[in-house]
Amino acid sequence: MDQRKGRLRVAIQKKGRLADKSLDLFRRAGLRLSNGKNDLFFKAENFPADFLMVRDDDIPTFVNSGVCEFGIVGRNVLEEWCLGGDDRQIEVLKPTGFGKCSLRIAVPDGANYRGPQSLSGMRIATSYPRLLKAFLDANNVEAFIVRMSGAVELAPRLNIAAAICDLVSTGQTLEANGLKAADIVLESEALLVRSGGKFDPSLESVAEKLRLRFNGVLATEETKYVMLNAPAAALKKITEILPGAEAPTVVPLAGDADRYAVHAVCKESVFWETLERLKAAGASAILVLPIEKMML
Ligand code: PRT
Ligand code: ZN
Repeated sequence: MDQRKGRLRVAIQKKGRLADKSLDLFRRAGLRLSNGKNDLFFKAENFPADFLMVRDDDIPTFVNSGVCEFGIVGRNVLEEWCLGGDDRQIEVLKPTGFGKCSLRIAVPDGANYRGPQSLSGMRIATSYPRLLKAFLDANNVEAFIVRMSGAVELAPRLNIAAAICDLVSTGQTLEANGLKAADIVLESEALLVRSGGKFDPSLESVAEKLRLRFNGVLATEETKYVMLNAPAAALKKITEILPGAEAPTVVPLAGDADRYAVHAVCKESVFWETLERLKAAGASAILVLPIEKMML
């Protein structure tokens, strides 16, 4: 009898910046999840998937070993982990759009930083020694890497290091510690990953189902349904402005031979500026509606 009994396993962060949004993504994919705060393992009630709640740093190990078929992890954690050895069997399926940050070099406010060469011979504190080493190597810079597991931004003040390499999102932490951001080592966000090895055949079709639902959920984030009215002469221009729309539906408006209703699925962000351009091109009664579900 198959150990898994046709149930997928998914690794997500138990507590931290990615935890709630990861669960939310699966909920939006239609999974009913009712985990208690302290559950390390729980089952989706209406889908053959079980969830392992772990530290984010362990997610690559779980997915790589095939203990879990799927996981959600920051690119920063994944790439640092991947640089740690061979035989990596993790496939990135999709960026999720949340957990965005960048791994950056930062130096004290008054420092005269003129690019990576300025780091030559310096002590640099980081929790990402492999990514930092790769960055230094790529720039032919020799420096001393000081490994820290947290509170990296304190290192310059404590004279542990002259620069740091740490995650930045708003920049407030750097500012509060008298540091300024310099070069970007890595742009990161949370990624949906899958184990690269072959799945147990009993899991293949469930895995594909989940992957398709995810594509749908993530596609609806930016995708909008746009409706507007326009005179015949403006149709060509308006179609060109609609962002990421393939073939809009154009139907004549009742009682007005020259005016049409245009309906389109726009796969890119529709900004206020887009609406202003549409209006300037002759569109009126422009509506932008969210799309709740989508199957591609
Ligand atoms: O316990 P566990 O190991 O699971 O969690 P953790 O403490 O290692 O990670 P956690 O929850 O802090 O972050 C999880 C993931 O969120 C990271 O691996 C990144 O992919 C992503 N992420 C996004 C961030 C940030 N933004 C972020 N700003 N992770 C950390 N930070 C920290 C940063 O290290 C610095 O201390 O926030 C501070 C800077 O933030 P700003 O807004 O002041 O610039
Ligand atoms: Zn962690």
